[in-house]
Amino acid sequence: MTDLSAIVTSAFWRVNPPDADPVETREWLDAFDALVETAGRERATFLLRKLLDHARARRVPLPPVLNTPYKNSIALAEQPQFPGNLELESRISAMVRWNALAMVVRANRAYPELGGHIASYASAADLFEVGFNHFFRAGQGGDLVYFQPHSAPGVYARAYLEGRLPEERLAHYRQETGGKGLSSYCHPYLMAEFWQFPTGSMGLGPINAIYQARFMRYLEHRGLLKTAGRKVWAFVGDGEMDEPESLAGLSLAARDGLDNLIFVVNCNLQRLDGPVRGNGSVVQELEGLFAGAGWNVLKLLWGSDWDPLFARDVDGVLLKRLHETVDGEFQMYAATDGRFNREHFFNKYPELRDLIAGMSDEDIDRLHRGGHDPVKIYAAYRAALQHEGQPTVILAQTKKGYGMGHWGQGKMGTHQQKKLDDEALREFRDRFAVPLSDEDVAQLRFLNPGADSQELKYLHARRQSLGGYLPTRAREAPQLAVPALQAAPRNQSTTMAFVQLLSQLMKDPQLGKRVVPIVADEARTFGMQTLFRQFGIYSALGQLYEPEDHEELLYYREAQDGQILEEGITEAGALSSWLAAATSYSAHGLPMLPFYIYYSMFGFQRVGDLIWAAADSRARGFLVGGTAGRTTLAGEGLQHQDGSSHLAASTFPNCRAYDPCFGYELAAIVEHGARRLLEAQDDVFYYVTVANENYPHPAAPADATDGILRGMYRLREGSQLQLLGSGPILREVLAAADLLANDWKVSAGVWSVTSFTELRRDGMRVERSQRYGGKERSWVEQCLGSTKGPVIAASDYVSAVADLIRPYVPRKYVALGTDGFGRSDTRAALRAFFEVDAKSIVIAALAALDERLAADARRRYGIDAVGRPPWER
Ligand SMILES: Cc1ncc(C[n+]2csc(CCOP(=O)(O)OP(=O)(O)O)c2C)c(N)n1
Repeated sequence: MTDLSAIVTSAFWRVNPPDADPVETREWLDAFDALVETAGRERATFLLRKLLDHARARRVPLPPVLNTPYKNSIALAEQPQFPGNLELESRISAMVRWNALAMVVRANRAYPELGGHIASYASAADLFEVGFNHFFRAGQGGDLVYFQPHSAPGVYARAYLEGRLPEERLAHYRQETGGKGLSSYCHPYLMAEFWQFPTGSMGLGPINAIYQARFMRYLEHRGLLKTAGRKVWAFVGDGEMDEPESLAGLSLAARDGLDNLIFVVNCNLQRLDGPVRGNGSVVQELEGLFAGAGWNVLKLLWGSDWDPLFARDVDGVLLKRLHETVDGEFQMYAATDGRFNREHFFNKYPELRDLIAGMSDEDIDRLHRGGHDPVKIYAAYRAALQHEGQPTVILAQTKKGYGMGHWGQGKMGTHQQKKLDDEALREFRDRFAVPLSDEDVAQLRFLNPGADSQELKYLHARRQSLGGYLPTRAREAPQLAVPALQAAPRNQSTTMAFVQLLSQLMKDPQLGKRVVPIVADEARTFGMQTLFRQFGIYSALGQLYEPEDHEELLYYREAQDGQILEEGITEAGALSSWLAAATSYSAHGLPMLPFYIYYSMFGFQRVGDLIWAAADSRARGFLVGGTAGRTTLAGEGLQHQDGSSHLAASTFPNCRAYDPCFGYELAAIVEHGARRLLEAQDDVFYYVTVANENYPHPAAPADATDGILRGMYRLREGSQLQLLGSGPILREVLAAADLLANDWKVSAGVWSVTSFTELRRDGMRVERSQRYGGKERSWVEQCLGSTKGPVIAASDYVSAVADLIRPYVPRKYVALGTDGFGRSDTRAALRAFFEVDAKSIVIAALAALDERLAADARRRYGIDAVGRPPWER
């Protein structure tokens, strides 16, 4: 034993000392039992609490109260009868295991570059199968299951047996482009009638599952949908639990008492590179974490064959040995055989050696971990299902690469194993008694016993009793009508205009209730506190206190049927809520209209991966980037000033991004956007930036709507130059056109660009169609083709945003933007600094038109290009 393990062991013994006086211990325990019998559990809790306080005062080292021993939480005596046919279920499970493995190996024999995983599903198979056979209820009124992504092959393999995926698709695992393949992971975008939840990016599944469970409560509390009895199951890797997102929602789940949520952490003790906690215990660590957050923790560590060992372990030597074993050693025991386990684990103490007297090496080899024993899994799932008042986590101990023998089980590199030779395949077949010949094995035949087989009859009967098959994703939902929206022409910010539009939607008799405003502790920043009182802030508990501002008209009102989701400072949480609402049409058959409004700087760059998950999920809703623009936010400075979100947004294929300047533009975008989501049911989502600069908003010009939605329309005619502006910088462009007319007698046309990204999308589409003989012209070309003079564009984003349309501008094109780091200063100073103010635009325009005029203008305005450009400063 090394010194370090001595330290670990002695730390263990400090709080788990040996029993120095068993008779005295018995007396204490008897007295305690008598107390529970006569005075009841409550009194026992009281006395324990008193004792603990007293022990603390006497400085007695206390055991970590959040940890329980390294054994199953459910005692043998409490274990329910297993209701299924174990023999048949094990045969089905063997077939699924084989088909999953064959699918991956086949693909990689044909194309070694394809990749895929065997070991993750091998560890998770029993956890999934018990769920499929006994727990997961299907349909829009059923359960929602978030699968561990690298176990996708097992889910396909089962769907194949269920007759839901033809063999041809299994044969095209990871070969999707021809239209008959299967996605690597759970991707609703690519398999829109199969996968519901994208979990491929570690950590997003867990946080999304939590907010999904919470959103179901929200729907229930608001009287929109009955969700009682439905469960959200999240299968999570133990390595995956290291992602900050995996942990981010744990306390919310407990705070809201989400007993509709069950996490199953597949504790195979390994991640990709090696052990999750080689030098410690991931199970114990996670137990403390979840229990500390307020969850009900169920440990599912050992299979039934360990029960007699624990029963005989009166001195606790087995438990002691388990506690001193770190995960790196458990992995070694998984990778080795019964003989090694006997010598190194059991033979360490004479009492332990006695405990296994009579067991052969083969018996020891067969000792199951809890996550591989359907009886124990069933017991844990049922307990989780019945638990009330808290979310439950099941920490299921498994072996990574279970059944892959010395080729993969417990091996350090097993995560990435995707090929097995014939000998390994034959051993796998034998291990699980898969009824295939050597020849079948060599050919990697998929196994299907036929609809009349006992196995498939059983499998279908189980699924029928649970309401059908899953995963299945619904694409359609009832349509909802969207009212016409009006933006008042007044002096205000686009943020305020947005809040007014939001209120109009929320007051609509039909649609109103379906609107979900979401904020991450920035409602006041966006002037949304006006909505607090009228619509209420959702809280599972209502409001247990009198708010400090209760005498004010617009006080802080929390309510169980509150409509606003105020998530606190968690953009990841708020985005997850948005995602749940934006996919409610599919998960619950109940279309909602979510608006998540946030500091735009903390969107695409902060939680961009969650936005990808939303795109993958075919989310339908609005993301509203508030306080947007690198110069419009003014004083906040570098880390708050967003100059890039539109560039990021342009890379999301189903995101429609807009940067409006005027209220009527915003109204058109929101109204028509909502129609696309709720009436046409297009799988797109909107990103709209709004800003907090006050200025006058004109009435809508006639016939502008089409151009607003396409991305640009003309505000002013001009014969010598064309100026393009977006967002608040459009006003600088308008001022520049005035300067050009008044100071330089130059006639400039002005165009409002509501979306460079939509213009680019249109341009790309047209350019491609031209390559294939089409005759269309891009909208940019249609707008500018008949005008004259160079084209100058400016926005409050990096110049690459305006540059997106360069290929489609028919003449000389100058793209101005706010490249570089942000600064704290006034808007005027910032715009001058970044050279997107009216005068800089005039200089850029004149430089493109007539260099002599530009030189005059530089002199007249006192602007000289001194020093390095702003993006280098
Ligand atoms: C955000 C993210 N980072 C990295 C990966 C690559 N990756 C895929 S699986 C994996 C290891 C997973 O280990 P664990 O969660 O323990 O699951 P297991 O396969 O062992 O059951 C890694 C690092 C990923 N998919 N997502």
